[in-house]
Amino acid sequence: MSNESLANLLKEERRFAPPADLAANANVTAEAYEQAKADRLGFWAEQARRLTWAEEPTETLDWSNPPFAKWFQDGKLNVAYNCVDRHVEAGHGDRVAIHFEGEPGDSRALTYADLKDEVSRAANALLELGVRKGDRVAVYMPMIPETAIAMLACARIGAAHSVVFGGFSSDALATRIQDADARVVITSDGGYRRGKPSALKPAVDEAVERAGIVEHVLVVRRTGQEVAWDDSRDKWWHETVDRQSAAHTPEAFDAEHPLFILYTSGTTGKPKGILHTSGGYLTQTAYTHWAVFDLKPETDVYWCTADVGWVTGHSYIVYGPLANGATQVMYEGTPDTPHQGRFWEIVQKYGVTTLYTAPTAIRTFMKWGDDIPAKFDLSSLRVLGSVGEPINPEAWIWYRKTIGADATPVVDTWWQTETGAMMISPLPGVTDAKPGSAQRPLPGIAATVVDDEANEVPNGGGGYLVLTEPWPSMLRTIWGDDQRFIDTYWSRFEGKYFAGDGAKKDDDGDIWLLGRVDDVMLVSGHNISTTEVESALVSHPSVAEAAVVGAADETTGQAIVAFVILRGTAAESEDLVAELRNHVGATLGPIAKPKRILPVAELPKTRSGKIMRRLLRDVAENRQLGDVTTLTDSTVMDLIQTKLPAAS
Ligand code: 6R9
Repeated sequence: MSNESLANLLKEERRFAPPADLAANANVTAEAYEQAKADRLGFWAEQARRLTWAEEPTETLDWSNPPFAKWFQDGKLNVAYNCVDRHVEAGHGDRVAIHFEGEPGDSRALTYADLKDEVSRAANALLELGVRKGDRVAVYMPMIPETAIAMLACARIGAAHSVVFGGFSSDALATRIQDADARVVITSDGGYRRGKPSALKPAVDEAVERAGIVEHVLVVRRTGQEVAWDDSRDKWWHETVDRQSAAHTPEAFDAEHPLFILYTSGTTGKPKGILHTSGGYLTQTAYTHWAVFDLKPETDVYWCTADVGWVTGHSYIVYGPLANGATQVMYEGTPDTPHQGRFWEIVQKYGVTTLYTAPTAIRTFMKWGDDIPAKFDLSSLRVLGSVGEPINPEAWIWYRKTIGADATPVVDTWWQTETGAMMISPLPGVTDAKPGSAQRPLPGIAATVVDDEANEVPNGGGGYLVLTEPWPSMLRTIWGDDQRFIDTYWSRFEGKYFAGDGAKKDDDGDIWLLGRVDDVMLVSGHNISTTEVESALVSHPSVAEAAVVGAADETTGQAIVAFVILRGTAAESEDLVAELRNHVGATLGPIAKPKRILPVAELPKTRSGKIMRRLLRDVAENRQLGDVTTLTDSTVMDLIQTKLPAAS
């Protein structure tokens, strides 16, 4: 970014106070901010006591060798014991841990007692396959309970899992197996997606062949489809796990023992293996899941729609909710199979109280129309969450109104694979919510916005989001590459963690996330955020989704090019395009008017729903497309390219 700070363009004046009854009974009150501010480490030491430790930690943080943090380092615990056994010991064995809903409509409820048996059996099976404390296990699975069971079984025996998205190619899987030196892979024959079985095993066979180091592949039978079989290497889960003893005594590991590696793709270079450890990670995922969703484990039914292969699935399907003894829904498939009301049917069926999903899904539901959710009873919902991208104010309002009966708080949670858990978010019983803003660092978290010279910007200013103090669930390093960890996150601003996101502070000091700094546009010397222009477009009634990029331009340096998906009823025309340009100009000012607006049918997205703007930039600048391997659907780019008239 140049010296010109991000222009502060969007003004959003709407405010939503917490519902009185929720505020009156909320898990967290405003006092938590004060308490954590007065004694940050004391606050986290207290949160660590949510967990059951085999040996209580006496030291909260060792920051003597920054940026390498050690949290609760003389404490010992078993993460799986904390997520499973202790709830059974506390008398909650009959509580449902997971209501599984398969895409074809099959369902299965696992209580905490069931989960304890299954995780113990799987742990015994992994031991039989030779997996030991400190080893790595790759997991390449659909969204089924065995995925969570496999992860917890690894945690139970002290092996780190490396979950790879079931949608990634065999190449991506092979690279990740090699980088982590994983000798065992857990997978399934396939899973159900869009109404049919989608195979996983063939990609594993190829990846294992290429990686050349895998000794065993443990295969869950989910779809019953044909699979190629190598007798010396492949083992069925139902033959290997089911016959094991349900007794397994969990060993206590150091708080800093590795829990998992999760690869983030990044835009260039080889994927980074983000390393998370045990005690600090579980402390912060458990605390934030309890605080931000105001979790009442006896009565709430929580549902996070993320895939387990994304960090959101790790922290807010597996570790946070299970550490808290929550009851949750796990859904295997896509939101429009067999019909576009599937999510709302699930909310109604299980009486979901707390829904956590992504802006991309919310915008899709808006596009499908209000009449679809209107057919279902959504009155059980009491807190709605969003994660993954900035949520456009109009999508936020729609979510609250149409899904939340205009009463339910929406919590917009900012965090990253690297942060491990939520960092910036409203609290549903405390915060006067502002649509489109993640607002305030959570209690115990220190975040701010700085300019190019690392000076904190005043209220009303824009720049880069940084985290100024270590936090319990922070990444500990990039697997096998400490130097890259330092260079990527700790070198841009001395002593501060650089998140890579643009942000601004409003007049109250609340934080607004403005998109990745790599995507920021520089138009006639002004830095303009992609998020603000996209939000302005989405606030027009004809636009369902928008993605904007800066394309090289002779006169202005970069020109704004917008790709928009129109709402069902809107017809594509030159008049509409002109109207949209004027609408952006009127909302944000003339500088933000897109030079070109191209209506398209779809936008390129990753599996976790993030728009891949760099590919759109390639299109807008008439370049060969970069890496498309993490796209959900690579045919989308062909469609967009045929749409594009020759560059002007
Ligand atoms: C959890 C997750 C991290 C990046 C992050 C930012 C974007 C996530 C956001 C958000 C604005 C939010 N992001 N949540 N931007 N508001 N509430 O998404 O992790 O996949 O590693 O992505 O996602 O750009 O830097 P990850």
